[in-house]
Amino acid sequence: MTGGDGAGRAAVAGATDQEELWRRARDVMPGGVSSPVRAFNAVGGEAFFSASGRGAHLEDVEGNRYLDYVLSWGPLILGHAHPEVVEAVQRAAEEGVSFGTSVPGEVELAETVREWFPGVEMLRFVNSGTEATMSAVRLARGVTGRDLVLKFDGCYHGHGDSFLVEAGSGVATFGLPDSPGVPSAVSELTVTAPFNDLEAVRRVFDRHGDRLAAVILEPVVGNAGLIPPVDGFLEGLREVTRDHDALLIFDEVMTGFRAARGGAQERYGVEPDLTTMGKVLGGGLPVGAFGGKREWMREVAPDGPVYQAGTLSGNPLAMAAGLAQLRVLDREDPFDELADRAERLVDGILERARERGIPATGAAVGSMWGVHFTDGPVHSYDDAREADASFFARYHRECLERGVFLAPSAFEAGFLSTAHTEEDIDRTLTVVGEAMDAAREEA
Ligand code: HOZ
Repeated sequence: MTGGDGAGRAAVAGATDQEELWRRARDVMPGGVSSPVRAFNAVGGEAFFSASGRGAHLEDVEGNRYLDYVLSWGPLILGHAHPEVVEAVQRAAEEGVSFGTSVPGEVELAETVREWFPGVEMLRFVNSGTEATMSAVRLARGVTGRDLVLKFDGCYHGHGDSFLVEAGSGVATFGLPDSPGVPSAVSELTVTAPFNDLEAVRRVFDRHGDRLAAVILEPVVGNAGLIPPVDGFLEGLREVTRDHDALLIFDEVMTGFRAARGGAQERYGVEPDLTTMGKVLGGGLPVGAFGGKREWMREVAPDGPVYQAGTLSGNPLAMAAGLAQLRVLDREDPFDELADRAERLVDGILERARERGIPATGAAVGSMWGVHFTDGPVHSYDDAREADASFFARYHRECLERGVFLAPSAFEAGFLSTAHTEEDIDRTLTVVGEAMDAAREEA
């Protein structure tokens, strides 16, 4: 950990002792957290309470400073507290924090998304990626009159009942089976297949074709570490869903604005019927959306019968933050530079692993990146599970100790922001080499 200027301390009104905070937190919240992955259970070491963030850095309540590759789990593509985002939120707040009516920002943000995402003609704002995927699947079921949904092992689409089957992210991190509390009558409606296995998908369609409402996937998996699609996989899914009148749903909560400006659908040239998004879309505030072809979106209430609603959806502060972030992206067009930098980071990490004889494979897709500690290749969740989890845990702790914050799970992608400089990448690579040596010694 590196010492910071302590500026963040004031933000928590005297609560600067993390041990004491964890004690209080665990007494009043399950695991002491508001979302399981924050507890660092899979990697051990010290989870921390954040006090402030600036650019590529995060500072905890004790004044320790970290170079941040988690970036609030993806949303902060401009880094922490970008001045234009902060100013937009402040300005919006001065006019009122919520109205429960439509606001102009919704129209502008929706139009921007439509312009950037080839498959989106209309959309509905919600408050999270989970809401977006739940709503998209309801819509798919509503318009097809069918019940089954095909998802892929290791893909994570939030914590909706239908998705906690062979899920990635925290579910994979904690090694949980399908969650208790999900009625079997619901989980039985979810069919799974291995990612990147088109033959398996075809077999599912041969068997259940006339009962499948939709195929939902992360077009680039970010919740089992990073797993890009193999050539022809997305195209094959487009074909098979079209042949069987099922909807193809791209969950672009992570890949949106990251795999490319217009998401994975722009990058790979495959247009889904429905798209879900979140994270970058909200500039760090709680925003999600689902959208797609006009033909389907017209079925959403009040235009159509498929019901979906939300008191805080389209919130003016959230719309202002999202719009401000997208305006900066539009003006600065940083996508190629981010992609080059992410690639240099991954290449550098793999090189350091190679030099030390540590098995590793990895990839960067736009501003998302990931490394699996296995010889690879990693094309599926099963491949990802081959990676050395105990080495990752030690490596994570050693990186954190040296001031580099990676997602506290091997089943998460890394992210990059425009605030990460070439010097930050150099420093990270130095830390990574040291952390690998230390992690090996610790074994
Ligand atoms: N939504 C993120 C998916 N990897 C993880 C964040 C969380 O579960 O808190």
